[in-house]
Amino acid sequence: MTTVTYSIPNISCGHCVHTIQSEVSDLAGVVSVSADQTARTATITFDVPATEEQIKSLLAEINYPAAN
Ligand SMILES: [Cu+2]
Repeated sequence: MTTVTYSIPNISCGHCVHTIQSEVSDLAGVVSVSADQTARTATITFDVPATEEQIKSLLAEINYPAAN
């Protein structure tokens, strides 16, 4: 199990938080997603088959690219 906190500059409101949490948690292997509107971060815990590469490409696809 891996937990990574991504910096996501595009987070601007509660809707962004909701979108990120619901989209990323649909990915197989993702255990939890906690996005923070003030810090503009998302802390994601995942295990196989999810990979960091997959998570980052999904974030980019939904218009919330990670800065790290
Ligand atoms: Cu928003």
